[in-house]
Amino acid sequence: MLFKNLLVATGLASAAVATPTGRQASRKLKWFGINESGAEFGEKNFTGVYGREYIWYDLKTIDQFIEQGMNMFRLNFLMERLTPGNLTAPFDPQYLGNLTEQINYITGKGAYAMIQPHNYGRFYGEIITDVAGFKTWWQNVAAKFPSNDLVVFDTNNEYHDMDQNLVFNLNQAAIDGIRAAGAKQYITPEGNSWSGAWTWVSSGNGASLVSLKDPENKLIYQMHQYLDTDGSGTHAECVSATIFSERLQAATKWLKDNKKLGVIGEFAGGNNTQCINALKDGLKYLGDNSDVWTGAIWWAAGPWWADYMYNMEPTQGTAWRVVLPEIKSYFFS
Ligand SMILES: *[C@@H]1O[C@H](CO)[C@@H](O)[C@H](O)[C@H]1NC(C)=O
Ligand SMILES: *[C@@H]1O[C@H](CO)[C@@H](O)[C@H](O)[C@H]1NC(C)=O
Ligand SMILES: *[C@@H]1O[C@H](CO)[C@@H](O)[C@H](O)[C@H]1NC(C)=O
Ligand SMILES: *[C@@H]1O[C@H](CO)[C@@H](O)[C@H](O)[C@H]1NC(C)=O
Ligand SMILES: CC(=O)N[C@H]1CO[C@H](CO)[C@@H](O)[C@@H]1O
Repeated sequence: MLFKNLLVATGLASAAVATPTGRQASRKLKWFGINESGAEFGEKNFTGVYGREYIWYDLKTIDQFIEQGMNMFRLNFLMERLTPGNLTAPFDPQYLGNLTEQINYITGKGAYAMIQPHNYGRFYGEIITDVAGFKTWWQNVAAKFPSNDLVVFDTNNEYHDMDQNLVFNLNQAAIDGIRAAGAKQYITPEGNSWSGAWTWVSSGNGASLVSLKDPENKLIYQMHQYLDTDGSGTHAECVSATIFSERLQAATKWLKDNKKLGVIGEFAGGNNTQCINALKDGLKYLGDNSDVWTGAIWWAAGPWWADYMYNMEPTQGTAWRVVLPEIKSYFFS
């Protein structure tokens, strides 16, 4: 369960975009996106060496995804490389420089860039308990991007095996820090239990995180959903052709009952007919419920995935070749 995965509907959802076929179509969901992964690799090497332990994203591939209709890039990176030593330490200028370059490139093309510390609620392997330090960390980060509307803040990737109140407090501290920096963009809180959509209600995330407060009222709850037996995203096989929509039902009801918005921040399936049918069924379900679901973000792309089963990196990744052509139309009407 170490691994996880998009869709949202708001005012911009109907913006017309040119599809690869040249047809003008409107978005069913606010966001159609991709996880960019590599800057968080080498999690045991701090700070690690660029190009050896970790890598940033090939800007050319951003254009290739945008040509496919995508408008959301979830940028994986590690907190320990951005602020080496402690939560309130100064930024590493090179790592911040690379993150900023990616954000400016993506948002300069009119797409959203999600700032996503891939830290599982941990810092140097230890559960973060310094809530005030975490607030400062987020205040410092948000202060670098205070007014770019296309930046989205993801409080942390996949909290797990943590006290539920601590998960609540860290999310609230991130929101408070970001707003204290004067940044007014979307924030995506994540839950405990790897932020699974299928366990959002049963795990207690729903009952706890429903009380998060944002003065800007721009929270979009981020959940992840894989389609294999244990929901971990470690198998190429999917449980059934309807497993994706089934695993979204309880969370969808929670969003509707509580008048909240959600995004599937990670999802994937392997190169086989059952998974592709399950992906289509789940994406249709998200589109049919675009009053509460804002989008879906595929896991994953990045320069170093090679023959990884879910690799969507252009142009050799299995998911780029096989899955993307099958699913992309589900993001448009
Ligand atoms: C990266 O970390 C691993 C595990 O700690 C270690 O064995 C390896 O030598 C490190 N690599 C470098 C280049 O420091
Ligand atoms: C955090 O790191 C900075 C810079 O390395 C240092 O000045 C500061 O004392 C550290 N704070 C703590 C609490 O360790
Ligand atoms: C990205 O990081 C590398 C390695 O630290 C550095 O040489 C380069 O200048 C950084 N790029 C930017 C735009 O800051
Ligand atoms: C996808 O799976 C089919 C059927 O097993 C196989 O023939 C094809 O080579 C696979 N495609 C990729 C890009 O891996
Ligand atoms: C599903 C998946 O592959 N998740 C990955 C998430 O990112 C971490 C860190 O790079 C990987 O270890 C996981 O495999």
